[in-house]
Amino acid sequence: MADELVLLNVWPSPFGMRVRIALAEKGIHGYVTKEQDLFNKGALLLEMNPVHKLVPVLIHNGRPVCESLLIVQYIDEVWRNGYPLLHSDPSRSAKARFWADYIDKKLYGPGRQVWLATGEAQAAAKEELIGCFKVLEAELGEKPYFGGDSFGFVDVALIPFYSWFSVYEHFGNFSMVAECPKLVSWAHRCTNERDSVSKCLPDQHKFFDFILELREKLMPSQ
Ligand code: GS8
Repeated sequence: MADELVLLNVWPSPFGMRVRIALAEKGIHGYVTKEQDLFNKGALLLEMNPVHKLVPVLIHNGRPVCESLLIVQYIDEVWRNGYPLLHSDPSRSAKARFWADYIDKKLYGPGRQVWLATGEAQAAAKEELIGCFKVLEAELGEKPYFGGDSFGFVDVALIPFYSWFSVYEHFGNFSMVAECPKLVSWAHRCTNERDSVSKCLPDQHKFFDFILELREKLMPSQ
């Protein structure tokens, strides 16, 4: 039986982008994407992710897998014959999962505060966000990709946030290339060298305009 794959997503989601990149790296393109309305969640999303009620959800032959990093690991395990995302060495694999977890715990929250908060809260979030990027840049070091010479799990986890760089720069009033030049070069490398990335990241202008509109909706008085 052919695999039936359905992705519940919203196109600007960095978490959904991870899943799309991982599927593309495995050469999987024949899946159905169902865009969700997060302001009015549909029955399918509530049924497939009843605990968190978040996208993305990958439904594989009727069974849901939730949480983007777990979905990427699942894809890597199920389509083992394709391009490997996690290293077969448990220690290198654990290290990659550590850094992906760091990204989720440390980057997303302050990043969100940079474009949604104001005043002192925003200033603190900006410092935290830049600090987090600097830690990631130090981990990258001189390597082309986080895992070494080849694109892998941590790259998949982080590269969707490249779409957010211009949002962070605009609202935080700082320059990513001035703060973290190696990270910016890494992002260019990912987009230039991996079709999965160049095809799955949205157009920068469309993305930026979407965030401006979303911000207006979430904080109408600003
Ligand atoms: C985060 C998913 C998430 O926040 C993951 O999959 O990695 N840890 C999860 N999804 C957002 C859309 S992207 O910002 C979402 O579904 N939001 C709906 C809501 O907050 O109700």
